[in-house]
Amino acid sequence: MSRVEFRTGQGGLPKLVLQTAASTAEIYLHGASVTHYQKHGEPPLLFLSSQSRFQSDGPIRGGIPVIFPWFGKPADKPLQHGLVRTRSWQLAEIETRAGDQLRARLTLPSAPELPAAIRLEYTVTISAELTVELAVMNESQQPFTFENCLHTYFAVGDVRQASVHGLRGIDYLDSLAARQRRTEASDAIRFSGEVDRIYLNAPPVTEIRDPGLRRTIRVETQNARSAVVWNPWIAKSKAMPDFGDDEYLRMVCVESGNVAENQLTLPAGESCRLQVAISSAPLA
Ligand code: TA6
Repeated sequence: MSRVEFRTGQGGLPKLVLQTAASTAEIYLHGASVTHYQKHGEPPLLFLSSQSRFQSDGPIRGGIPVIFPWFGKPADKPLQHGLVRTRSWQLAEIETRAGDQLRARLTLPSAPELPAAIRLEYTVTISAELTVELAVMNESQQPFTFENCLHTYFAVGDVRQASVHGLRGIDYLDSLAARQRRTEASDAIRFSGEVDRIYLNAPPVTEIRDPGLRRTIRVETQNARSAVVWNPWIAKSKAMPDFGDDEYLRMVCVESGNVAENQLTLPAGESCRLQVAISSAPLA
């Protein structure tokens, strides 16, 4: 039942279309961007902006941008959110696995602007769940310090009714207030304005409760100490040319990785795997 097709996607960019008995997904080689994941009989789990550009010199707006080797826009760095979400990845392997799982493994060709002797692999596994994993291999002779983040845009019915759960008591850096450190007081993070927070030493599981689409989305991570929660709200939505003015209503980012003081230092010869498993269930 599972099958994979290579197709020409938006902007003429190549994409993989994966089908299993339970779900479908789309992966653009540009940025190894998972732009679509949908369980049969349910609305898509990932949000993709109708205004997204599909050009080789910029990121796709939505899905799961792969952020590496830095998050945000450090003063000494040329781009926001690292180097790899706008690079062309290669399909290395397609594997059908027990339980009607389908796995695509992508690799990033080395390039002068990428860190030397650091190898990346990205695997996308679909079934009734979506699991993505970014592996970093340090094949150099010295430690390598970096940030990583899988910047997932989730589709919700109406963000004004949605809430993010599991972060009560966790410290966060408020990106809207010069990364001032605060502590989350609520178990239900709600949205009535822009929210942009980097939660530090976060637990492995968070949930998005979405009465609009009557579902709960579960985000379960391995080797992710940071969780980033973002909704651009009205002004920032209008300021983003690749994002519809009212699209903030239908998305929330819950991103998983190792950011800011959670950055990683990988000893020479070692590797690390950031994994995010995404599932959904009817809202209890
Ligand atoms: O998700 C957190 C964040 O850093 C926000 O501050 C916002 O900039 C968002 O990422 C999107 O960044 P991008 O470079 O994709 O427009």
